[in-house]
Formats: sequence, C-alpha cells, structure tokens
Amino acid sequence: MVSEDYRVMWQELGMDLDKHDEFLAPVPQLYHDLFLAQGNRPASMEYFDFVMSEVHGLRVKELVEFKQAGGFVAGTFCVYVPDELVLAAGGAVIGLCAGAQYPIPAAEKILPRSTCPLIKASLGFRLERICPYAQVSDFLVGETTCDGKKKMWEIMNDYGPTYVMELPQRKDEVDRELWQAEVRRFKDYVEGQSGRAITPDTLAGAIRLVNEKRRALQRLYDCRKHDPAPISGKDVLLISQLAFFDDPQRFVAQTINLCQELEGRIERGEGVVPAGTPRILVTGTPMPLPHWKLHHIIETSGAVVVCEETCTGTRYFETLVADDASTLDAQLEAVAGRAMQINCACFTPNDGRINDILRLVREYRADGVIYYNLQFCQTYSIEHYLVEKALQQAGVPVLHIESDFSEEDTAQLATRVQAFLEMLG
Ligand code: BJ8
Repeated sequence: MVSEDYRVMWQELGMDLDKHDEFLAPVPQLYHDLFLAQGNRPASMEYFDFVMSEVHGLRVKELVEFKQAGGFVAGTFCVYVPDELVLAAGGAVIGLCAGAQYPIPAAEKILPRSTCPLIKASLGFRLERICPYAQVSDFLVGETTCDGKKKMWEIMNDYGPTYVMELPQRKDEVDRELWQAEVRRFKDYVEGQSGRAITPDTLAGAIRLVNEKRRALQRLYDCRKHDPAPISGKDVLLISQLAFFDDPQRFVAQTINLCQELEGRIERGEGVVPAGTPRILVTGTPMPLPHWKLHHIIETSGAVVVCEETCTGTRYFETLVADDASTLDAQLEAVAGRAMQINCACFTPNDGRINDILRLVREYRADGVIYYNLQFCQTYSIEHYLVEKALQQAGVPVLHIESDFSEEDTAQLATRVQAFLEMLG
C-alpha cells in the first residue's frame, strides 16, 4: 500500500499518477518471484530488498528534501560521466538509464522502432512522466557514445535541460586531451548550475567517496570468484543497479556489511549453489533496473552468473580515480583519466575490452560466456565477432544473445541457454 505522502510528492513532481500506478503494479509480485523466492539468500540482502521496495518512495523523498535544503540533482546515463564533479559542487547524482518495457510504446511514437530499447525507455520514461528520478532531476547529462543516444538527447532537451558531453571514440593523445577539455567544460557547467565553486577540497572528498563506492563493489565481486558462489548473480546485479540510485555513503556501509557476511560463507565453504555449478560470465550492454531477464533465465537453468563485464558490472567500478593529486587541475586530469580506462564498444579499436573479458574469465573461473546485447545496438552487436573469436581461441565457449526488455522471447531464450549449459557439461 503506497503512502498518501508519496502520492502527494509524485503529484508535485509532475508525474502521471495513473500511469505510474499501472507501471508499478506488477513489480512486487515480480520481485517476489525473482528475488525473494531464491533459496539461501544472504541475510544482508534485506537492506537492498528494502531499498527496492522504496525505490520510488523513500529515496525520492530524500532527494526532494535534499533540494529543499539547497542541493541539486543531476540525472546521468553513462559511466563515462564523472559523478565526482556533481558531488563536489554539492549535488546528488542519479543513474537514469532505464530497463523497462512499459514506456517504450510512447517513445516509439517519436523514435524509430529500430532503436535500442535502452534509448527508447530512457526517453519514454520522460515522456510518460512515470520516473520520479527523472522528474526530480534539475538537469540531465547525456553523452555522444552512440548515434542513437546522441540524437535522442536533442529531443530529450525539449522535456528538460539536457547537457551533452562529447566523448571521443579513440584513446590516442589527442582524444585524451579532448576528453579532459570536456571534463573541464562539464565542471564549468555544474558550477554554473549550482552556483558553487568546485575546490580541491570538495573534489578530493567526492573522489574519495566515489572510490569507496567502487572499492565496495570490487570487494563484493571478489567474493564471487569463489566456488561455490556465495551469492546469486541476480542479487549482485540488483545491487549494481541500486548503486546508481542509493545514497553513496549508506550504500558503501551496507555493501561492506554484505561482503562481511559473504566472506564468512566463503570461509565455511557455503554457497548459494553447490560447488561445481556451471559458472557464467555475462558480457555486453548494460542491464538497467528492472532488466533481470537474462540472469533469471541462466540461474533457473542450473548455472550461476559470477561476473558481468557490463556498465552495470565491472565497467562501473574496476578503475578508480587517482587520489594523490593536490591541485584542481591535476584532479580534473585524474577524473578524466579514469574514464579513459573504461572499454565501451563505442571506442575503436577496443582491444582493451577483449583483454578484460579474457582476464575476467580467468579471475572468476567462468566455464562459459554469454555475450548479450540489446537489439539494435550496433557497436556491441558488431564487436561480438572479435570477442567471440578471441574467446574461441582461448577455448572458452560463447553464446550470443540479442534481446530487449520485453518478456516475449523468454521461452526461446531459456531453450537456447539450457542447450548452451548442457554443452558445458
Ligand atoms: S559506457 S555501454 S553506459 S554507452 S546499448 S545506448 S551503446 S545502442 S549504453 Fe552504454 Fe556508456 Fe557504453 Fe556503458 Fe547505445 Fe548500445 Fe543502446 Fe548503449
């Protein structure tokens, strides 16, 4: 039962309450079936279950109060966009990337159907006014990562200020300089929006905080390297998704709490599945909330997901910002430098991603790789060829899956995943 206070808050945020009710109606049952019904879950998942149960309530209320106290909120869509600068100017950052089917028909009235579902859902949430995080954001930050996103921001800007960062597509010196200039331009924009100067002190604090968040996720992922896996892939995917929404300090504390429990399980040799269960690494496009389909299929077919080489996985947290710079200029260079270590398929060449996948297969002792890309994502879909070739050369079995946020292909995907797992033996 939703509290009346929340309904008033949503109304004040300009949301469409009827559509919002319709959108949220199936979530509790879905969450129960996919998450709560799992066996032997770590007790510390209780916090993340609570965050999820309040995902459009309590956290949004916190952000509204934060703004009333003089803060501001930036909505972002890509892991290249530096959270640190927003935090250093006294703001909060929310990752708005959307993984739901519900708003897609609205977006298809504007965008071609043959557009990536992530792009359609991101715009659709804005059009349908059913995402309180988009509504509470003072401005959005897009990037020129792929053509679809690049052109969608122009439309998004009609529905609220949308700043766009120009991301280079190579990593040569000239590209790094361009990105550093973009990071400085973004700093000026954030200062202009907030009316507050970013200082070496505030930026150092923000760098520390975001690094702590990334370290907590690294520790969580390290737990998954053990056999038996102490936690399901679905639960870790949920935590990674919530990392984009939750208060960073609280998130760090709760993730560390969970890690302590998992480390105890590892010591006792206790797993969420028996030792020897086939271990799968998923690589490809991000899986924003509430896109849990593939993980659920894999984990109800007798395997466990042990790592995601995605932006809702290792690409989000593996690299830290160097925190030893003392001048603002050097700090900005460090912030820009971290992003240039992320290997998204929008870069060419992108050998770094292939090396990452091969390394992660070894580190997480994966038996097979599922290469997943959203429909109409050309960069990831085409890059599949080279990734598969490298994995085959290394003797690692690969399955390529292309899908969207709908449930229409669930049965067909389950058949393909089961056949792949049987082949792993
Ligand atoms: S760093 S993966 S978050 S761009 S899936 S919208 S690329 S057509 S999401 Fe991404 Fe940043 Fe890269 Fe990560 Fe386009 Fe592909 Fe859609 Fe994508």
